[in-house]
Amino acid sequence: MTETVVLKVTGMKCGGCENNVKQKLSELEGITEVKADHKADSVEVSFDASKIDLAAIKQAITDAGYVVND
Ligand SMILES: [Cu+2]
Repeated sequence: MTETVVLKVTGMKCGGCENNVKQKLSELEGITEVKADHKADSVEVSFDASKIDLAAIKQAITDAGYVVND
């Protein structure tokens, strides 16, 4: 089942950061779509909940050097 979450992510300063987040998340199994907006501090992720959980998504964003606020 596909779920979509919108996370508040700070630390993205430009389009390069958006691409970095998108790239890192896209490498993970189960991620189907990523939209990142540094101006809105927002990352929208669609994922297959049977393959990956939210904690792993948040961890990947953290590992990429950004901060997930929740
Ligand atoms: Cu940047």
